[in-house]
Parts: sequence; C-alpha cells; structure tokens
Amino acid sequence: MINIKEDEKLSILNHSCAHLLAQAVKHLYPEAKFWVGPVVEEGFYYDIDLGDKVITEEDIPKIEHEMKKIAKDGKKIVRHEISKSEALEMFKDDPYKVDLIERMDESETIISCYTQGDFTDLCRGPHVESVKELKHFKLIKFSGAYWKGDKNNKMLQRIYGVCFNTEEELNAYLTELEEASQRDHRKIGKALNIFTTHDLVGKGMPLWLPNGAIIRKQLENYIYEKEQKLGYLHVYTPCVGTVDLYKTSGHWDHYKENMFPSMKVDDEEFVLRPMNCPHHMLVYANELHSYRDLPIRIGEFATDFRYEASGAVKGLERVRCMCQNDAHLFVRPDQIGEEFEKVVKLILDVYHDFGIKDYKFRLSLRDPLDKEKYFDDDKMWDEAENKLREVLNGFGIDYYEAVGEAAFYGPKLDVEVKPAVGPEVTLSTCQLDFLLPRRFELSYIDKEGKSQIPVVLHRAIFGTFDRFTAFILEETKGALPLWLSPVQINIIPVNNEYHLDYCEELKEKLSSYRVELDKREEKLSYKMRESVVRKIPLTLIIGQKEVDDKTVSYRPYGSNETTTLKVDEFLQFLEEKMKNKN
Ligand code: TSB
Ligand code: ZN
Repeated sequence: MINIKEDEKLSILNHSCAHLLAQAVKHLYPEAKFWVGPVVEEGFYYDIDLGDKVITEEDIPKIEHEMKKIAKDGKKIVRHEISKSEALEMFKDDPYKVDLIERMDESETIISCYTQGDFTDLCRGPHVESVKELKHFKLIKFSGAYWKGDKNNKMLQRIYGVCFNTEEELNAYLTELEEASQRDHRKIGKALNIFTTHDLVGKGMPLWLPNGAIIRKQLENYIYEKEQKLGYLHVYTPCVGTVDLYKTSGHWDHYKENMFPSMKVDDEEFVLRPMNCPHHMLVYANELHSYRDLPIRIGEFATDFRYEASGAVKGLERVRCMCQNDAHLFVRPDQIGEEFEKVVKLILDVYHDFGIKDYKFRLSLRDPLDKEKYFDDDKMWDEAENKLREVLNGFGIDYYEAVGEAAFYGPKLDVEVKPAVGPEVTLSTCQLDFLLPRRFELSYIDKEGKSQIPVVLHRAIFGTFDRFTAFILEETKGALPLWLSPVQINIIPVNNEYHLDYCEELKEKLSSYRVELDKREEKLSYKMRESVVRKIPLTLIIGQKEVDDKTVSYRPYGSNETTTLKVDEFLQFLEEKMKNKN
C-alpha cells in the first residue's frame, strides 16, 4: 500500500486536504477548536475539539459534502508570514493553537499561516495553490484521541481522510484499504472464533477460545521441538516478582511506565512481570557454572503483563497480557557471534516454514557520541556490533542500521513486519545485554579458574504467541495450513441415512487428526458452503460411490476440484501435507 507521507506530491495534497477538512468542520460547527492536522502514512487526520459533541457515522457525509462545496468554490490558498505576537493575537480564541505558538522557539520570529477564503490555519506548508485541486478525497474513519496523546487530557475528535490526484487512484486505494480490512486479524479472529475480549476481563486482555487455543498449542509444540534440538532448557517461573527483583534488574527505574502498579501481600510487594529476564537470571544463578557449560539457554513460554496505552491495544497484536516465546542465552564473550548466528538461523528457518517473506531486519546500534544513554564500554560495544554485522552479512541478509536505537545495555536485532492495518511491528527480536548479568552478579569460572561475567542474549522468535498468531491470521487470511488449523478435516455425508456409518468409520480411522463429522440434517450444499466459510483445509464429501469403493473424496480449501483416493492413500497424503508446514 502506498505510503502517502513518503510521496512528496501526495503529501502536500493531503496536507492541504487536512486544512479543507478543518474549514468544513468550522463551517458546520463554529465552536470547533483545532489541534494538529498532520499527514500520515495512510493520508491525513485532524484532531478537533468539538466541545461535548462526538463525531458519528452520520456526520461524515455532511462534512465531506461541505468540503466538496468549499473546493468547488475554488479559493486560492495564500501564505503569509506574521510575528509570534501577531500569531498569538490572531489565534487568541483557540487555546490549542496558542499552545503550539507558545511552544515555538523564540528564534522562530516568523510564523507562517495559510488562508483559504474564511479559514486561516497556522502551518509551515507547503500547500497546493488552490482548494480547487482537492477533488478526489474521502474521509476514511474517525476516533477519539487524547490531546497530546495523554490520557489525563481532554479527548479530541480525530477524523482521518485521504486525497489523490485522480478518482482512479482514490478508488484503487479504497479497494486496497477494504481488502486490508478483510485481512485484519480482529475480523478473522472473530469470524473463526479464535479469540474474544470482554470488558469484565479488561482492555488488551484477550480470551483465547478453543480454536485459538489449538493454534497456540501447535505453535508451542512446533517451537519447543526446534528449541529442544538446539539445546534449550525450558523452565516455568511465576508471572509475578517482587519489586526488589525489578529494582535489581533495573526495570523498576527504567521500565516502570510500562508496568502495572505493585500490590502488597503480607510483607512482600509484588508486580506483574513485564519481562522474564530477572527470573531467568536467577535460574542461571542457582548453580555454579564453568566456561565449558556455556552457552546455557534458558527458555520459557512466559506470560507477561505490560501497560500499553488503551488507544494502542489491538486484537492479539498489541495486548496487555501476552505470552513470550522467550529465552535468555548465557554465553562467554567469545561465543557472542556464534550464538547470535544460531538465533538468526532459527528466525530464518521459522520464517521459511511459515512462508513469511515480507519482513525487515533492523540492527539497532548505539550512538557512540551519546555517552549518557549507553552502557560505557567502548571496546565491548564495538566488538559486539561488528560481530552482529558480520553474522548478518554472512547470511547475505538485507538489513538496515538504526544508530542510537540500541537499548542502554547492548545492540539488538529486530525483525519488523507490516500488519494488514496500522504501522509496522516487531515480531522476532534478539538483544545483546552486557549489563543484566552484572546487576545479578552472575559468573562462570574460566580456564584459569578465575571468575568471569557472562553476556546474555535475550531472544524471542515468535515474539509473543499473541502477536505471531495475529500476524499468521493476516498472512493466511485465516486459511491456516493443515497442521495449524483448529479443525483439519470436515466429513460431510451426502445422505445421513445411507452414508453415515461409513463416515463414522472414516472418522475413527482419522482419529489422529482434528476431525468433525457434520451429521446435521441440512442440505449438502449448505454444509459445504459452511465448511468453506470456516476455512477448513479439507472437506470430505462421502456418497454411495465412496461407500462402495471404500474411498475418500476430498476438496481442499480454495478449490472446486474433488479428488478421490483409497483410504490408505488419503492417510499418506495427509502425512505428507502435515510435514509441509508452509
Ligand atoms: C526477548 N526481555 C526480552 C526478551 O527476552 C523482551 O521482553 N523483549 S521485548 O520487549 O522486545 O519483547 C519481546 C517481543 O514481544 C517483541 O519483539 C514483540 O514481538 C512482542 N511484544 C512486545 N510487546 C507486545 C505487546 N504489547 N503485545 C504483543 N506482543 C508484544
Ligand atoms: Zn529478556
């Protein structure tokens, strides 16, 4: 999908359209006060204070109509420059604009404004020459948005729109948008009964329904098996820890705003854990280690709780209660490269299995000039960063470097993917950490019998089961491969009276799969359609011929062709299909 913000011409067009939106709103609601109206990836929006009024579905066509009227009138868009004091006078009735002006640098002695007819807005520009050029636009959606994104501030009305040069471009974009919304995992998750939410449980706290639980279990089994083979040791640890644990780790000082508040029980004070690293540090510390034992890889499917802004939570993709496919790898400094390589290999292996092709590797490095932000050990940083680069180059992977984006404690690799709707998110991550082992006074005994400090690699391949499931649902549009699908095979008898016994027999033979037998007294066509709507990978249609010949006729999801096989052949076919994860 086109990124409007990155296209210079479209960006100007959309910015002008944001002004047009504001002008139309001002005409319809004279009491409206305006905050900001930026261009974003998907077009533009404007944040508006409408007093007590909340924008509804019915308001949108009215606003669009007014925008068209103004555009037709064709006023020129005129730039003029004024001083800060003039600007303060001009916008004195609009506290939001006053806030903007007051926060402008004193050096910005000249402030630019743009006027079109009866409407003037504070703006750096540039803009199109006349509102006449704004012909092909659409208001897409609306929502509430806290002023400055702070939940203690007033909730403003945010209206989104998009503008193009031609009607064709606009229509093509709207079609794409509609398709993306059909791929939205929230829609698919609901239609296929994968997860739900309830106000009584809370925001960002999805309930995984039986179908979702099957998918999650398959993902767990899949990654567990891979990790077993790679020498990971899995543990179970509590999803709470004391405040002191998180003070020791440093999360209490540096991560507190992402954590739920603490709770007192007897003489202990607990927090719901936002990360599992501290627990795993203590698992490592439980025994003495020699240099020969390293790397030690402690893995866990671990539940974490994070405070995510209520406006940011999204289906399974961004939740407040999540389960990480987590592991902490304890290595000697000389093992960093090799271990990192194994993690990258695992990521690539998993992505290959799932057919994930559209992703970006981001290598986050420190800003060497920023001595405050980064743990101070130049040699360690340089060596580690070079190792990571070497590994990525060795794989021939396309990646980009983000200087100044590393964590305080070390460089990291993130893999970013694009959801159907909304900005990119991180799926897999691998983060080097020089600091945490020090904070927990971890050690191993080296060849000379001296105590040394290990380095930790934090890594999550799926990221969280939550986010990964969201992503896979969107990638597959809900048509999951056989091995992941909640129901794998749906058996439909053509006629219950004559064919049901054989179907029961088949079901028994297929008992190592997740099979349903649709015995309902409904029309065959109805049952077949429903099987497709539920995106069941294989639908068996069993009639007299199948009964007589002891065969199976099946239709894969997405195909109208029926194939007939002997029962044994069908079992073999299933086995093959299960092996192919993609
Ligand atoms: C990898 N301590 C490390 C761990 O050892 C850690 O917690 N890293 S993290 O903060 O980057 O989180 C790991 C992964 O969890 C992310 O890469 C992302 O894929 C996923 N994730 C983070 N926040 C959320 C969220 N709110 N909802 C769903 N998944 C999330
Ligand atoms: Zn960690």
